[in-house]
Amino acid sequence: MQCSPSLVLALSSLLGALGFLLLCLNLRAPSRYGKHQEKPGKPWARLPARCAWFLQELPSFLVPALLLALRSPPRLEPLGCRLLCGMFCAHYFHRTFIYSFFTRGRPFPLQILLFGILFCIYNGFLQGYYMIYCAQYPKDWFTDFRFTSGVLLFLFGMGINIHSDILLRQLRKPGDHTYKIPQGGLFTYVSGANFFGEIVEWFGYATATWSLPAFAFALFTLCFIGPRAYHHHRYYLRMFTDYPKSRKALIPFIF
Ligand code: NDX
Repeated sequence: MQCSPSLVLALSSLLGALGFLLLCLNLRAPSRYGKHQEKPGKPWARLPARCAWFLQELPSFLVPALLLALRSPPRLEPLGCRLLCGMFCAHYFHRTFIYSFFTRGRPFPLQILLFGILFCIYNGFLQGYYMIYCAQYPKDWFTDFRFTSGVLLFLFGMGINIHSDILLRQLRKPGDHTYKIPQGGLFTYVSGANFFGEIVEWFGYATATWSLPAFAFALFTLCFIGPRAYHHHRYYLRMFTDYPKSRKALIPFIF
């Protein structure tokens, strides 16, 4: 397979545009899953959360992993392949094989799941294709400030994201689907601590790889889960009279 810069440009622009569309839609009303699901819906229209998250996130891991394996000759040597494997695939390995198996979330709407799977195939292909066939780095990229600061941001964001998701999970016993006030970690400062971590993580990946597809995905993430954090925050203020007044929605001390 050869690198097609126009394909990368088209797919990245489409990803950015989808992010902008979701920003407009989600500012008015959040995506209807989790605490923003109005009605539970018919049992056949929902899937247990563990199964749904596994199926939804799997393509984000599988598609780039397959592209890497099918590369002829298969090798991890170019820096692009190693960054893809060490950062993007590592995140989705965790999300698919660890997060999904421990989540205690509500059953997930099938319709959103189908869109989620399509999205993960699309994004997995774009990120994998670019990093394997197009990305080129100078020999000293390891010492470049963009690389080092990006990797640090990525690890920092991933740490916050995983820790915050664990804190949320610990709010429930198995089988419990009620909502409580999240406490501890970055939740002391913001309602969307897991989302803040995820956003920082993908901007770190974009900085370390200095690539258009990665920046488009970071922007998409901000547009999709930024408003979700805002709606979570409003939900908590509505539901809990004792909700900490100094807590912000997404960015500590600011918003
Ligand atoms: N999945 C990313 N629309 C999305 C699914 C939906 O990974 O095209 C984007 C992802 C997809 C979306 C995905 C892409 C765009 C789609 C959209 C659907 C429509 C949209 C396809 C792929 C689309 C059209 C067609 C219109 C253009 O019961 P529960 O489930 O609420 O329980 C929750 C629990 N919890 C609590 N428990 C007790 N007390 C409390 N107070 C609690 N608060 C929450 O914690 C969950 O079990 C768990 C986490 O809940 P929540 O709501 O905080 O996070 P959630 O949104 O479920 O995300 C989970 C993790 C998190 O780390 C987040 O950062 C990451 O996944 N994520 C999520 C969404 C997108 C994304 C990352 C990204 O863009 N990078």
